[in-house]
Amino acid sequence: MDPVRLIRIKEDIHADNNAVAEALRRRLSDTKTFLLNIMSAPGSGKTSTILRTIEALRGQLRIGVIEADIESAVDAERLVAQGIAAVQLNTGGFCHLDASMVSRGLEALDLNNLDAVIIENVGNLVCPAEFDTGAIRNAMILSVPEGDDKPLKYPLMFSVCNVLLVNKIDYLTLSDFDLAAMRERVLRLNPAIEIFAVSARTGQGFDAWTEWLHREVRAFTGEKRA
Ligand SMILES: Nc1nc2c(ncn2[C@@H]2O[C@H](COP(=O)(O)OP(=O)(O)O)[C@@H](O)[C@H]2O)c(=O)[nH]1
Ligand SMILES: [Mg+2]
Repeated sequence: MDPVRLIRIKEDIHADNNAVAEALRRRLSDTKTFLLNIMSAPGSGKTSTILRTIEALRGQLRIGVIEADIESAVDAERLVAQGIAAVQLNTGGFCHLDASMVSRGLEALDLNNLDAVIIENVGNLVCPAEFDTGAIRNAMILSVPEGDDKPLKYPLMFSVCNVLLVNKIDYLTLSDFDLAAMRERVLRLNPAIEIFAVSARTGQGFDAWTEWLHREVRAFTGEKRA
Protein backbone atom coordinates (compact mmCIF):
# COMPACT_ATOMS: atom_id res chain seq x y z
CA MET A 1 0.00 0.00 0.00
CA ASP A 2 1.23 3.52 -0.81
CA PRO A 3 2.16 5.61 2.20
CA VAL A 4 -0.40 8.20 3.15
CA ARG A 5 0.33 11.62 1.62
CA LEU A 6 0.61 14.33 4.19
CA ILE A 7 -0.19 17.86 2.99
CA ARG A 8 0.80 20.62 5.38
CA ILE A 9 -1.94 23.10 4.54
CA LYS A 10 -1.12 25.53 7.31
CA GLU A 11 2.49 25.94 6.12
CA ASP A 12 1.37 26.45 2.49
CA ILE A 13 -1.22 29.03 3.50
CA HIS A 14 1.36 30.97 5.51
CA ALA A 15 3.99 30.81 2.74
CA ASP A 16 1.50 32.18 0.18
CA ASN A 17 0.32 34.88 2.56
CA ASN A 18 3.86 35.92 3.46
CA ALA A 19 4.68 36.44 -0.25
CA VAL A 20 1.57 38.61 -0.73
CA ALA A 21 2.44 40.56 2.43
CA GLU A 22 5.97 41.28 1.19
CA ALA A 23 4.61 42.47 -2.19
CA LEU A 24 2.15 44.70 -0.35
CA ARG A 25 4.95 46.25 1.75
CA ARG A 26 6.88 47.04 -1.46
CA ARG A 27 3.78 48.81 -2.83
CA LEU A 28 3.41 50.79 0.41
CA SER A 29 7.04 51.78 0.16
CA ASP A 30 6.51 52.97 -3.45
CA THR A 31 3.42 55.01 -2.56
CA LYS A 32 4.93 56.15 0.78
CA THR A 33 1.92 54.95 2.72
CA PHE A 34 2.34 53.68 6.28
CA LEU A 35 0.10 50.77 7.28
CA LEU A 36 -0.79 50.06 10.92
CA ASN A 37 -2.62 46.85 11.87
CA ILE A 38 -4.64 47.13 15.09
CA MET A 39 -5.73 43.92 16.79
CA SER A 40 -7.68 43.22 19.97
CA ALA A 41 -10.60 41.38 21.50
CA PRO A 42 -14.09 42.66 20.56
CA GLY A 43 -15.09 45.76 22.51
CA SER A 44 -11.64 46.75 23.78
CA GLY A 45 -11.98 50.09 22.00
CA LYS A 46 -10.43 49.73 18.52
CA THR A 47 -12.93 51.95 16.71
CA SER A 48 -12.98 54.53 19.53
CA THR A 49 -9.17 54.64 19.59
CA ILE A 50 -8.94 54.98 15.80
CA LEU A 51 -11.44 57.87 15.84
CA ARG A 52 -9.60 59.75 18.58
CA THR A 53 -6.19 59.07 17.01
CA ILE A 54 -7.25 60.46 13.63
CA GLU A 55 -8.81 63.48 15.34
CA ALA A 56 -5.62 64.10 17.36
CA LEU A 57 -3.46 63.97 14.23
CA ARG A 58 -5.81 65.98 11.99
CA GLY A 59 -3.80 68.59 10.06
CA GLN A 60 -0.59 66.58 10.59
CA LEU A 61 -1.34 63.21 8.98
CA ARG A 62 -3.97 62.10 6.46
CA ILE A 63 -5.21 58.73 7.71
CA GLY A 64 -7.62 56.28 6.05
CA VAL A 65 -9.10 53.16 7.62
CA ILE A 66 -9.80 49.58 6.60
CA GLU A 67 -12.47 48.13 8.85
CA ALA A 68 -12.84 44.36 9.08
CA ASP A 69 -15.71 42.46 10.60
CA ILE A 70 -17.30 39.10 10.03
CA GLU A 71 -20.54 40.94 9.19
CA SER A 72 -21.97 44.49 9.04
CA ALA A 73 -20.63 47.93 8.11
CA VAL A 74 -21.36 49.72 11.38
CA ASP A 75 -17.74 50.62 12.19
CA ALA A 76 -16.98 52.08 8.74
CA GLU A 77 -20.27 54.00 8.88
CA ARG A 78 -19.17 55.50 12.23
CA LEU A 79 -15.92 56.71 10.64
CA VAL A 80 -17.41 57.95 7.37
CA ALA A 81 -19.90 59.97 9.43
CA GLN A 82 -16.85 61.82 10.83
CA GLY A 83 -15.53 62.56 7.32
CA ILE A 84 -12.87 59.83 7.42
CA ALA A 85 -11.91 57.82 4.30
CA ALA A 86 -12.91 54.31 5.36
CA VAL A 87 -13.69 51.02 3.67
CA GLN A 88 -15.44 48.04 5.25
CA LEU A 89 -14.35 44.46 4.60
CA ASN A 90 -16.69 41.64 5.57
CA THR A 91 -14.78 38.40 6.03
CA GLY A 92 -17.95 36.28 5.89
CA GLY A 93 -16.95 34.10 8.83
CA PHE A 94 -13.15 34.32 8.68
CA CYS A 95 -11.71 35.26 12.06
CA HIS A 96 -8.75 37.31 10.72
CA LEU A 97 -7.50 39.36 7.80
CA ASP A 98 -4.75 38.16 5.49
CA ALA A 99 -2.56 40.21 3.14
CA SER A 100 -4.71 39.66 0.05
CA MET A 101 -7.83 40.87 1.86
CA VAL A 102 -5.92 43.98 2.96
CA SER A 103 -4.72 44.54 -0.64
CA ARG A 104 -8.37 44.55 -1.75
CA GLY A 105 -9.20 47.09 0.93
CA LEU A 106 -6.30 49.35 -0.07
CA GLU A 107 -7.51 49.36 -3.69
CA ALA A 108 -10.63 51.20 -2.49
CA LEU A 109 -8.56 54.01 -0.91
CA ASP A 110 -6.70 56.85 -2.64
CA LEU A 111 -3.20 56.11 -1.35
CA ASN A 112 -1.66 59.15 -3.09
CA ASN A 113 -3.63 61.33 -0.71
CA LEU A 114 -3.04 59.35 2.48
CA ASP A 115 0.03 59.27 4.72
CA ALA A 116 -1.21 56.25 6.63
CA VAL A 117 -3.91 53.59 6.69
CA ILE A 118 -5.07 51.94 9.89
CA ILE A 119 -6.51 48.43 9.75
CA GLU A 120 -9.09 47.52 12.39
CA ASN A 121 -8.64 43.76 12.31
CA VAL A 122 -11.36 41.27 13.23
CA GLY A 123 -11.88 41.24 17.01
CA ASN A 124 -10.10 38.31 18.63
CA LEU A 125 -6.76 37.64 20.27
CA VAL A 126 -5.90 34.41 18.45
CA CYS A 127 -6.06 34.16 14.61
CA PRO A 128 -5.11 37.74 13.65
CA ALA A 129 -1.74 37.25 15.37
CA GLU A 130 -0.91 34.39 12.98
CA PHE A 131 -1.35 36.27 9.70
CA ASP A 132 0.98 38.92 8.30
CA THR A 133 -1.35 41.58 6.86
CA GLY A 134 1.47 43.43 5.06
CA ALA A 135 1.42 46.12 7.74
CA ILE A 136 4.51 48.17 8.59
CA ARG A 137 3.69 48.04 12.30
CA ASN A 138 1.38 45.90 14.44
CA ALA A 139 -0.49 47.30 17.42
CA MET A 140 -2.79 45.70 19.91
CA ILE A 141 -5.24 47.02 22.43
CA LEU A 142 -5.81 45.40 25.79
CA SER A 143 -8.54 47.09 27.78
CA VAL A 144 -8.59 47.20 31.58
CA PRO A 145 -11.87 45.21 31.98
CA GLU A 146 -10.30 42.24 30.11
CA GLY A 147 -7.82 41.63 32.95
CA ASP A 148 -4.05 41.76 33.40
CA ASP A 149 -3.56 38.02 32.78
CA LYS A 150 -4.11 38.15 29.01
CA PRO A 151 -0.36 38.14 28.13
CA LEU A 152 -0.19 34.75 29.87
CA LYS A 153 -3.12 33.36 27.85
CA TYR A 154 -2.45 34.89 24.41
CA PRO A 155 1.37 35.16 24.24
CA LEU A 156 1.63 35.15 20.43
CA MET A 157 -0.52 38.28 20.09
CA PHE A 158 1.68 40.19 22.55
CA SER A 159 4.82 38.85 20.83
CA VAL A 160 4.01 40.01 17.28
CA CYS A 161 3.10 43.59 18.20
CA ASN A 162 5.34 46.66 18.13
CA VAL A 163 3.04 48.61 20.38
CA LEU A 164 0.47 47.88 23.09
CA LEU A 165 -2.26 50.33 24.03
CA VAL A 166 -3.71 49.61 27.45
CA ASN A 167 -7.12 51.21 26.92
CA LYS A 168 -9.96 52.17 29.28
CA ILE A 169 -7.42 53.36 31.82
CA ASP A 170 -10.29 55.46 33.23
CA TYR A 171 -11.58 52.16 34.75
CA LEU A 172 -8.30 51.48 36.56
CA THR A 173 -9.36 52.76 39.98
CA LEU A 174 -12.53 50.60 39.85
CA SER A 175 -10.63 47.46 38.93
CA ASP A 176 -8.06 44.99 40.27
CA PHE A 177 -6.07 45.30 37.01
CA ASP A 178 -2.37 45.39 37.98
CA LEU A 179 -0.69 47.60 35.38
CA ALA A 180 2.85 46.90 36.64
CA ALA A 181 2.33 43.11 36.65
CA MET A 182 0.80 43.23 33.15
CA ARG A 183 3.71 45.34 31.88
CA GLU A 184 6.23 42.86 33.32
CA ARG A 185 4.43 39.92 31.66
CA VAL A 186 4.36 41.66 28.29
CA LEU A 187 8.01 42.77 28.42
CA ARG A 188 9.06 39.22 29.26
CA LEU A 189 7.42 38.07 26.00
CA ASN A 190 8.49 41.07 23.94
CA PRO A 191 11.20 43.32 25.41
CA ALA A 192 11.05 45.75 22.44
CA ILE A 193 7.33 46.52 22.67
CA GLU A 194 6.19 50.11 23.34
CA ILE A 195 3.41 50.37 25.92
CA PHE A 196 1.03 53.32 26.28
CA ALA A 197 -1.75 53.54 28.86
CA VAL A 198 -4.66 55.43 27.29
CA SER A 199 -8.34 56.19 27.50
CA ALA A 200 -10.21 56.61 24.23
CA ARG A 201 -13.03 58.01 26.39
CA THR A 202 -11.11 60.83 28.14
CA GLY A 203 -8.11 61.21 25.84
CA GLN A 204 -5.65 60.43 28.64
CA GLY A 205 -2.32 59.18 27.29
CA PHE A 206 -3.09 60.10 23.67
CA ASP A 207 -0.32 62.69 23.36
CA ALA A 208 2.43 60.10 23.92
CA TRP A 209 0.73 57.49 21.71
CA THR A 210 0.03 59.82 18.79
CA GLU A 211 3.56 61.26 19.00
CA TRP A 212 4.91 57.72 18.65
CA LEU A 213 2.64 57.04 15.67
CA HIS A 214 3.48 60.35 14.00
CA ARG A 215 7.19 59.61 14.34
CA GLU A 216 6.80 56.07 12.91
CA VAL A 217 4.74 57.31 9.96
CA ARG A 218 7.19 60.09 9.07
CA ALA A 219 10.17 57.74 9.40
CA PHE A 220 8.50 55.61 6.71
CA THR A 221 6.93 58.21 4.40
CA GLY A 222 9.17 61.26 4.79
CA GLU A 223 7.29 64.48 3.99
CA LYS A 224 4.67 63.20 1.58
CA ARG A 225 2.72 65.76 -0.41
CA ALA A 226 -0.66 65.38 -2.12
N1 LIG B 1 -14.86 53.86 29.74
C1 LIG B 1 -14.32 53.68 28.54
N2 LIG B 1 -15.05 53.13 27.56
C2 LIG B 1 -14.47 52.96 26.33
C3 LIG B 1 -13.14 53.35 26.08
N3 LIG B 1 -12.85 53.04 24.79
C4 LIG B 1 -13.96 52.49 24.27
N4 LIG B 1 -14.95 52.45 25.19
C5 LIG B 1 -16.30 51.89 25.02
O1 LIG B 1 -16.17 50.49 24.80
C6 LIG B 1 -17.17 50.05 23.88
C7 LIG B 1 -16.53 49.34 22.71
O2 LIG B 1 -15.72 50.28 22.00
P1 LIG B 1 -15.36 50.10 20.46
O3 LIG B 1 -14.47 51.23 20.11
O4 LIG B 1 -16.59 49.90 19.63
O5 LIG B 1 -14.54 48.73 20.52
P2 LIG B 1 -14.10 47.71 19.34
O6 LIG B 1 -15.12 46.63 19.29
O7 LIG B 1 -12.77 47.18 19.79
O8 LIG B 1 -14.01 48.52 18.09
C8 LIG B 1 -17.97 51.29 23.49
O9 LIG B 1 -19.11 51.37 24.32
C9 LIG B 1 -17.01 52.43 23.78
O10 LIG B 1 -17.66 53.65 24.08
C10 LIG B 1 -12.39 53.93 27.15
O11 LIG B 1 -11.20 54.29 27.04
N5 LIG B 1 -13.02 54.06 28.35
MG1 LIG C 1 -14.87 48.25 16.19
